[in-house]
Amino acid sequence: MKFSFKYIFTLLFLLVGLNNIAFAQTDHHLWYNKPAEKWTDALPIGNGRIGAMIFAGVTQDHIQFNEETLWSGKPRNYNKKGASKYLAEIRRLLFEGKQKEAEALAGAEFMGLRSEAGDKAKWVSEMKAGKGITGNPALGNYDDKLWKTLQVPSYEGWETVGLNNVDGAVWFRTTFDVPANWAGKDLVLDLNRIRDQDFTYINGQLVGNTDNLEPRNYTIPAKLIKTGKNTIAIQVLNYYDKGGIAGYKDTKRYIGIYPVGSTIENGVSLIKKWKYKIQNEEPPATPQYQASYQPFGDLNLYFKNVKSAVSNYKRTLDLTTAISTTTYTLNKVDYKREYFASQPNQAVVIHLSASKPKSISFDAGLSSPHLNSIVKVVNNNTISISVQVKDGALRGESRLAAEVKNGTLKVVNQKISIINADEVTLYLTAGTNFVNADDVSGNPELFNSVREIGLLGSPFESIKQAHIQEYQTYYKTFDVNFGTSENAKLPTDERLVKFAKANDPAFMALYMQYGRYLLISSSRPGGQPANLQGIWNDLLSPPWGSKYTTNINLEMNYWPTEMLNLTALNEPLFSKIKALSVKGTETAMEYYHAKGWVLHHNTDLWNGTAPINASNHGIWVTGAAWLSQHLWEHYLFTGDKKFLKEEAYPVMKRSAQFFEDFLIKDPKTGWLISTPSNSPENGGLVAGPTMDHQIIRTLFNNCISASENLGVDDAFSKSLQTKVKQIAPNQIGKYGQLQEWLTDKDDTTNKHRHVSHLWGVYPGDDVTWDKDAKMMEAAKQSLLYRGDDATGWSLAWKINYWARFKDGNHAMTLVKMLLKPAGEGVSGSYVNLFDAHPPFQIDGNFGGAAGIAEMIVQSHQGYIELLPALPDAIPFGEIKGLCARGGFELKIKWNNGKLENVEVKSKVGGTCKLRYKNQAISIVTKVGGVYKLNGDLKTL
Ligand code: FUC
Repeated sequence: MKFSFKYIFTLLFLLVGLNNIAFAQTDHHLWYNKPAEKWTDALPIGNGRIGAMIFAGVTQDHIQFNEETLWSGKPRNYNKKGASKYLAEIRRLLFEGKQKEAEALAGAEFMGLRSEAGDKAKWVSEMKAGKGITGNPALGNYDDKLWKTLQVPSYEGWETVGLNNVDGAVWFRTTFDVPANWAGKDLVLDLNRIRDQDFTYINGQLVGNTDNLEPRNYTIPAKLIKTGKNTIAIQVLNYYDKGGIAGYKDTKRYIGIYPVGSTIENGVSLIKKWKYKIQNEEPPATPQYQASYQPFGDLNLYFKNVKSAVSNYKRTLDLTTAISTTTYTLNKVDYKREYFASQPNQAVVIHLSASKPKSISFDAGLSSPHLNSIVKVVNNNTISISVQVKDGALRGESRLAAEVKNGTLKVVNQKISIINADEVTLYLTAGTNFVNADDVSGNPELFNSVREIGLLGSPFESIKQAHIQEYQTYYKTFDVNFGTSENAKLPTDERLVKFAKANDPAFMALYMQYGRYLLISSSRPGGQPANLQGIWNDLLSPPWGSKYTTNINLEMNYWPTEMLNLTALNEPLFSKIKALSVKGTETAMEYYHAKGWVLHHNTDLWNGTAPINASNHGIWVTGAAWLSQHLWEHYLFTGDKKFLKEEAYPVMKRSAQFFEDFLIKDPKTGWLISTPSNSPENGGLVAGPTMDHQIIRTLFNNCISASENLGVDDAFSKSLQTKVKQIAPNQIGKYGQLQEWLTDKDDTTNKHRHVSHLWGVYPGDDVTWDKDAKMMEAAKQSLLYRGDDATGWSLAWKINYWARFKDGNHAMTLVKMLLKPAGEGVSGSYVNLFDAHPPFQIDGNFGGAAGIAEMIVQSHQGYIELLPALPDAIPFGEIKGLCARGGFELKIKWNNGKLENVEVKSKVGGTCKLRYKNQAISIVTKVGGVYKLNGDLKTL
């Protein structure tokens, strides 16, 4: 027999694995051997409030930063007065099967209020009159020599080709050659989509003007055209979000000019670089249903004397310390930059050092994408930037202060200039005037001054140690080891490329810890919850406003908190829920004439709770009920009765009270159903989506249990006990699927990203193997029909589903899909392992981390089940600090796919029921007791 190296390596790996996995997880680093080029290559740091993305360039370092309370908008009323007048009619239409009519009525009368519009007519006439631009760029002979160029078209917006964060009026110009045989023919100009309005000129003559409609298909009279060179000039007016000459989604179709009666294939293409000039960047305010999270600013470091080549370049993120480090060698000097976001000191701290004295020279400057921003000199070691959000109530100030060891420190041209220092420490603070959703009277300048006093003069080492210590109170509560792998030697981006085909379970362990890192960095007690992008955003018009979508995304952000031992990080979410329950009371009354509180499918910094966007998906009533489940789960995991009594139950109860009033008898079946609502973003406005019923049933059951636990509200509990039995049940449809709707109308070819009707499987427990195995099989069938491929968060949800179906290998297939390089239109993970919807959306990071945990331990059926969905890909492993319902913390080890031992720590006493395969035991535990069992669940 021939022993290949691969065989020997595998044997060694097995032996090492079998005998002993050294517990210390070796893999706590993301690292790269080149600087970030794109934002999603950069490494994120955050203290829950301030977030920063580190590009780590050698000649120029870029640190893009955010502060969690800088949003557009202002405190205002989001509820449309008297909406409830239309409720009965919308319901009647839905009961009669008239969905389109119901959606039209709801669209007209039932959506929330938008923010105020600016004076569009005035602005358009100013732009037409040429305000802000020299001469008339429509003319053929206009001198555009000094204009820059931009690629046209750009279907995803001019933001994607260089005009980032630009809204407003932009002129585009180019020329095209007309062949002699087109003479006398009228021509067609096909531009398809333009965002949003255009004034299009050929040789100085207006040939078309369209506002927000498609397609742009203009006929140009022959008399306007010359043989040879002609000029086309387009004034594009973009009011909000993506802008520019968009062309076709199918980028193989081109925009251009051709004779009437011919086709574009026989025409002249206009796909090329056009000249452009920004005329104005202050379009009138576009009414918005809800506000958007905003970028704050950019810190740029411009290094001097970087002439020779750099060697040994490396940038890393150490998850154990939450410190990012950039190191490289230049002119035989070893340079090091450390970056972290300190919670105790409320600042981003950057420390630069070198192996040789006097080696550090650079300028540091602040800038911002906000048009309304101004840099000031504060004193001889500090500069500041003030920003004012357009059309909104919020402003912010950020300060940059420096301290040097030796060398000189001055402020020159509004930049901090450092020459020949041995060491430098930079402190970046930031704050806004946001106090709470009704109060914007904060004083960021004062806040920053106070923070600076605490920073300047303190030794860097003690600031660093305080940061590490505070961070580790969260991070060190949990450890995971899936063994070591060869690929750990690779830079993270290369490792990601290889993951799908490699034997690299350690990368999954890293991904779990990265999820924990991201949550610690974006959701600290006292702050705002993690939004769609956590706290990291560089765009003025971020995707979906980078707000809080509550029909899956916000909840997914908080899936890891309990299991992955980060329960304290729920605080921002729980405070938000409390505030939403106040605003949601008005919405419940105004829209449904109901008690309690309601939250629809989105919210923002200002706690909007009314329906937004469009009636086919914006009217979804179970946001409050789903969020209430997080409060109940917190109680299940911690046994904290005080929390249940004072925080959770009052909010849960008021959510249940809403549904007591809202649920209505279905005339056909007699069941209590939820209407109007939708099965998130699939199938439009309906009566009775399955997801709603699962969520409401779960809420009622949780309220019943809570009232029993607390010995309160007997009558209310009795009323819920009666009602819960009347709620429409889960149903199995004709394809063996769990029905998504009341009627059996599921389309088995539908690959929609939302798989809402399986909510009862995860994160709920309305459908479990113990309760109803047949329903579980039907749910599995539904998921099989939906297929695997999906957006980032949907992949993450499916990991959890397959774990609950106890199919570890299928769950692993989804892990591999989530941990694959993201591309245009391809979900997965970016270079920095941020989840790609695409675009970046952080929920998948959290849902993925939770899903891997769900493969190892589950505790939603009244007992703790060990290794319920262990995939073949993780044969060896050890986890400590994994939490289970009942207030238990587990240390669990397995070898060769089999449980080796488990240690249970009881935090609140009570009976611990454990299951592993066919074995089951019950231990009566004491508070603080630790119970050790072997792989057969026998006490050790
Ligand atoms: C929901 C999803 C989208 C996206 C958005 C933020 O509307 O359907 O895919 O994740 O939230």
